[in-house]
Order: sequence, then C-alpha cells, then structure tokens
Amino acid sequence: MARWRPDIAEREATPEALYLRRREFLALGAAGAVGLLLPRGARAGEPTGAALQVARKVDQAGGESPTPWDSVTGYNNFYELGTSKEDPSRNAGSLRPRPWTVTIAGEVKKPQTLDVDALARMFPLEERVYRMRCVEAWSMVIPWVGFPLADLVRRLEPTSRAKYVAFQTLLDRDQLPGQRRPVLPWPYVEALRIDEATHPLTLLAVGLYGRALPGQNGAPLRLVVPWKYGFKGAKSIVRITFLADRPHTTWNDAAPDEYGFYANVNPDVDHPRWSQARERRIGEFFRRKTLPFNGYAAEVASLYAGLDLRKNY
Ligand SMILES: Nc1nc2c(c(=O)[nH]1)N[C@H]1C(S)=C(S)[C@@H](COP(=O)(O)O)O[C@H]1N2
Ligand SMILES: [Mo]
Repeated sequence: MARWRPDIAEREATPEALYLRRREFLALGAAGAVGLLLPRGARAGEPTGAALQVARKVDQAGGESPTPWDSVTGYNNFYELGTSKEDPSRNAGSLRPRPWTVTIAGEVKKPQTLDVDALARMFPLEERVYRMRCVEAWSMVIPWVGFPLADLVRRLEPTSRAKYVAFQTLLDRDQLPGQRRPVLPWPYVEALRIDEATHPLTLLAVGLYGRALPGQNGAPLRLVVPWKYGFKGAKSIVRITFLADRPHTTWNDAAPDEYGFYANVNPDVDHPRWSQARERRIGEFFRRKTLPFNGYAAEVASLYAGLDLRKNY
C-alpha cells in the first residue's frame, strides 16, 4: 500500500490560513457573508446536540478561553470522514452513534461489551477544559465532557500482565466512508502505556461544550490525552484492549520516523518536515511557543523519568 503523506498537501495548501481569514471575517461581524464562507455543516453559533449533566467543571487550560464552538466542530482531523479539515463536519451525518457498544477485552478480569450510554452513566461526568495540540502545529482549547479513563480501568481490574491499553475506532465503510480508500490502514488504532492511560488527565470524552460529541469530534466516545499530539486521541471507539506487549498503532505504522509511539508534545523534537517549536492557536493570528508536554509537564513529566525523549518521540 502506498504510504500516504497527508501533511504535505495540508500544509502547502494552508487550509489553516484560509480558515483563519474566515474567522477574522466572523470577528468583523460580516454576518451576511458567513453562511457562504463556512463549510456546510459548520454553522456559526451556539452549541447543538443533547445537553449533558456535568457534576463538576475543572479548568486545566490556565484560564484561557475555549476555542469557539464552530472551530472546534468545523476544523477537524477524522480521516475516516475525509482528509480535509472541513470534510468531517460535512460528512458526519453517515456516522450513527446510537446504539453503540464498546468491547473491553484482553488482559482484564472483567471482559465485557457495554452500551455506551450505560458506560457513561457509570461515572459522574466532568467538564475539563484542556489545551489540545495537533502534530500539524495548530492548537485549540476545548471544554471536553467525560470521565477519567482511570475510573473505568479500576472497575475492569486489569491483570498484572496488562502493560498497554489499545483503542480501536469503528470499522464500517458505510458509516465511515473514508475507509473505502487506503489512506491509512483501517481500523484506526492508538494505544497508551497503562500508567499513561490511568493518569488523572487522561479522559474518555462523550461530549464538548456541555453537549454530546458531534460525529466529527468522535461520537459517541473518544480518547483525550492533552499532553500528547492529537493523533493519539482515537475517535468513535468500539474496542478497548488491555495488552502485555506494545501493540502496533496506526500513525506509527504509517510513518514511524514522523509519528512516534509516545507522541508527547515536545518543542525540541521537530517533525522531519517542520518545526514543532511554535504553534497556531486556531482563532489567533500570531504563533505562540509550544510548551513541553503541551504545558502539562508538572503533571506528567515524571511518567517519563529516565526515558530519552529525543529517541522516544
Ligand atoms: N479515528 C480517528 N481518530 C482520530 C483521527 C482520525 O483521523 N481518525 N485524527 C486524530 C488527529 S490527527 C487529531 S489532531 C484529533 C482531532 O480531534 P478534533 O477534531 O476533535 O479536534 O483526532 C485524532 N483522532
Ligand atoms: Mo493531529
């Protein structure tokens, strides 16, 4: 299979710059033109979708304002729904997030298949505002709704052999038509070490902005790991597997020199084709400095004590 290099086209065509101009237009209040400029399915305005009961709200983005709803839900990476930033919101209608089950398998004392709503009712939902950083050097601040993955892992009782946790996206060419093309080896799989998976910052998200997740953001259930590049956060998860050995993961298989297994945000380790030292916060004009571990070093750096982060990128 040909190794696809999406980032070259993405970055040279600078859809990001186009998008920013669109944002400036919005800021100027060019209301009449907005409908024409926004991608179909990404209307300007208020959050939509089923409201969620949130037990508590935690700001873990240093008081920064969340990125507007229409950017969070209109500028996405979800290659199963198309490879441009505006495809996922346009194409998400084919994804049917209910009914939905999640299978828990592998090195765990309580393997089971759970309905996603039953799963979400097992734990109080929290709003967590996180900074999120894509490997393509753009970032957002997103008010996720979810629960710590650690709470679920504790309930499932992994065996002492469990050292990794893998997350698999739905495989279904009708719901995710991008899977008809060999853009990546499907299904999309990402994984964490078990200590990363059970870190209190690691979330299973079911919503954002107080509403059920839109399809383009990974409905009905997706992983959120704020100190890692966005590609670690698998969307539309159907299977969580506990493993003794490190599994293959989609982007690491596709281009191991570009996408490491760890994928911790690191301004000192460049992508082979661009610097990771700075990033563009969507909605802002000037680039800002990228922080080690995306600004969460105080919380997570100790997980990597003794690991050479240049080799283990
Ligand atoms: N199944 C699946 N999950 C995925 C992706 C994808 O293409 N397919 N893209 C990843 C990348 S590169 C990023 S940056 C984030 C984007 O999440 P967001 O669109 O909700 O901001 O999703 C990640 N999860
Ligand atoms: Mo990304």
